Amino acid sequence: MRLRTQVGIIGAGPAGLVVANVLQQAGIGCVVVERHTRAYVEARARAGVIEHRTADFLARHGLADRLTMESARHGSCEFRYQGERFSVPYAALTGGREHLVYPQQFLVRDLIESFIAAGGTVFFSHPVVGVAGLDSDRAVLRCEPAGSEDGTGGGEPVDIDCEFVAGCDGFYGAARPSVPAGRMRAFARQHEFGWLAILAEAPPSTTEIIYALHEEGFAGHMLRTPTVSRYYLQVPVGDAVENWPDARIWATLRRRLAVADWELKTGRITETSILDMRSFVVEPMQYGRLFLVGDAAHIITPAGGKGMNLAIADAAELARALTTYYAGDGGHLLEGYSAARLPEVWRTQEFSRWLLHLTHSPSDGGTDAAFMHRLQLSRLAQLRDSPTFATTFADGYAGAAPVPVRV
Ligand code: RFL
Repeated sequence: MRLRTQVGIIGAGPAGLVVANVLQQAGIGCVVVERHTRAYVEARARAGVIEHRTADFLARHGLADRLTMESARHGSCEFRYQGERFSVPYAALTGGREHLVYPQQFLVRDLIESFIAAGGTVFFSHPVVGVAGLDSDRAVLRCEPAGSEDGTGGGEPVDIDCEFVAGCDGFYGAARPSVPAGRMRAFARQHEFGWLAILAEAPPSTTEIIYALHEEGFAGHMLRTPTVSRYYLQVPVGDAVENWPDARIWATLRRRLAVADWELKTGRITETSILDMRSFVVEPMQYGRLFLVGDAAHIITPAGGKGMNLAIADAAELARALTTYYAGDGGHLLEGYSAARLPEVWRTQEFSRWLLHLTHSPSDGGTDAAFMHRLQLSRLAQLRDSPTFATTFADGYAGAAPVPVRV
């Protein structure tokens, strides 16, 4: 099958689905192609923290009805170390910029529903295997049907002939590798810690996200829903989930999160994985007819809950640039897409790394480690005691830069 449209969108994650919904609302033709089944992407648990500006943007486009109704609002987070605890009221410090806690897979489900209900087309189980024509008049996405996890895949190959390609297919997608060598520069850093990510059917043991600094390593208690919680443990690079039976996970969380008069509620662990703690950015985020959006252009560690928010901010800017292009602006915003996004991408990378190094034990364990640990304690004390320091943290944590307004 061969289809013609204005914008071909690779990937039905938060980035691709936001581009799709906003373009659809502006009357611009677009088609989404996704490697996995609908059931798979609607169940893939990842992020859960939605920044105030992201929620505002989605609400302005009528995409936040369920999010607004069903999410929990949070305006402060807690730090723990050596049995002490203190909170940073980041919403109060930033004039009310709260987070909404809402699992990423719920948002993906809502965005798919609204796009399809308004007549949009998504080819699920159709990985893009080739991207051609990026420096010619039109681009073509070659999509092959995939054998799928739940047997609902299949169908015929689809070629999508389009004017622009939104590469929203994550770090391992097909969009970025289709750019000729030497046209983009990659900046990457592999962090010296690993993370064990844990999802459990356990009610939260806290009303605020907790970041705990312990000499053994970091522990985080994140919020998802009233019955599901996410936790993170710092582990050595190269560690494996097999080394972490449930009893060891709960005992380690209990030890690293310990403060007086507090108890960790446990439950059935449903998922454990070792995260690759990598940071990555490509510059520029565009080539010819291709625009990279979200994780396809940059990966950020989960510290600070920034990846999905950054992906949606990219999507908002690309949708704005495409909308003004089709309204006849001559393509100025499209040309400037990468330049418009990179300052925030780097600012967010910097914040995320700062938070990572504030809360993680140095991995070498030598005398240097003891020195670095003292510096961390000094930083934590400043965060607790200095309103100026806390306000700077709050600005980065709550998400500073405004999302472009609707055109
Ligand atoms: P996604 O969500 O990876 O979506 C890309 C989509 O493209 C599809 N795809 C293809 N489709 C067609 N053809 C191909 N060749 C394709 N190759 C790939 C994929 O199947 C997928 O559906 O990227 P997007 O849209 O850029 O969104 C980025 C976010 O998903 C990511 O940054 C966040 O999940 C990061 N993150 C967090 N971000 C936050 O803002 N707040 C958080 O609290 C938060 N917690 C997290 C996180 C990421 C985590 N992991 C798994 C790394 C917690 C974790 C554990």
